[in-house]
Amino acid sequence: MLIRSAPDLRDCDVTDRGLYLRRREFIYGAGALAAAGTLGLSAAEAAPLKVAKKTNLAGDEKPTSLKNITSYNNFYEFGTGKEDPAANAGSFKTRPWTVVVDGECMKPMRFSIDDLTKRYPLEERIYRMRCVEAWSMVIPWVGFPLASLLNDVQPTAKAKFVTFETLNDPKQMPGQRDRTLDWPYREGLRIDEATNPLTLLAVGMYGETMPNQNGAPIRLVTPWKYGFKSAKSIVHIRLQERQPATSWNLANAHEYGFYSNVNPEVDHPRWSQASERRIGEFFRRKTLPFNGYADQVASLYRGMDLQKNF
Ligand SMILES: Nc1nc2c(c(=O)[nH]1)N[C@H]1C(S)=C(S)[C@@H](COP(=O)(O)O)O[C@H]1N2
Ligand SMILES: [Mo]
Repeated sequence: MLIRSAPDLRDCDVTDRGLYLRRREFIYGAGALAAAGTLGLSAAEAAPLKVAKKTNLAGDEKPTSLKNITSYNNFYEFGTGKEDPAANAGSFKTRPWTVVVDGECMKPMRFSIDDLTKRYPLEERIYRMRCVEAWSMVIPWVGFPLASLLNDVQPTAKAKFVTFETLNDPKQMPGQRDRTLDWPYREGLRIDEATNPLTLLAVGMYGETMPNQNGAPIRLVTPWKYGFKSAKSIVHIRLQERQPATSWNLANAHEYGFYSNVNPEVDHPRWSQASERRIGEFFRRKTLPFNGYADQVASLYRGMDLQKNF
């Protein structure tokens, strides 16, 4: 069984930019790197995205640096170390890419990633991101509401839950050759969570297409839930009547609940969830109920015992 490590890592664990850039240079060659501009992404990955609207939902909290967002990751398909995704996902192929949306809906659809980014107006949303391991970031995502996509496929009355599945490709994803998790990575939401206006399908960050290590070309973002709910590199979205089995819940139901709403009052069995380390900062912060998004989402859970439904 896979055991997540203790949450309290220090800043020096994050790859320094020099090493990061040297790795990139090794992978893509110095020319491609220079052409890619200041973001330190490869020419193949980094393309600017047109954004119709910008919303800051992190108050006066500063966005985490692109360096930290792209060098300290959880993406077990590319290894369990925080620096493994940046080191191992460089040649991951994210084009062509197809996303299938089906199950309990009147109009199942299949999209190429370019269809999706043209079909829905892209927005920038600056959100807090809180990992269950008690670290956090502030990330300027680019994407569109999942509700827009679900609206188009016309869910039936039986559609009570939505499942998200990551690509299954052990040839490209070395982590899938080990049985660390029950692959492919699967996550799920209740339909009212999925259609909440905060729920985003993100195709980029910092105004450009998604870096591979952050879940290119498309990943989920649910900012009031622990980070593991936000499946990366999604190929399949399925509407269904029953609550789906999800990867981390299957790995350890006692530690990772289906809901996994950020909750400072419900500790992980092995560590406190009352505070968190913001990557790039020295002092810990208090963790906020629903990660600071209670006004937008607390009503979804009215009458539910959140100690039981963690
Ligand atoms: N497919 C897939 N999605 C995943 C994960 C993963 O291992 N595989 N890790 C999750 C976890 S635990 C977190 S905290 C976030 C991290 O997102 P980031 O690396 O972009 O910050 O992705 C989530 N989505
Ligand atoms: Mo996480």
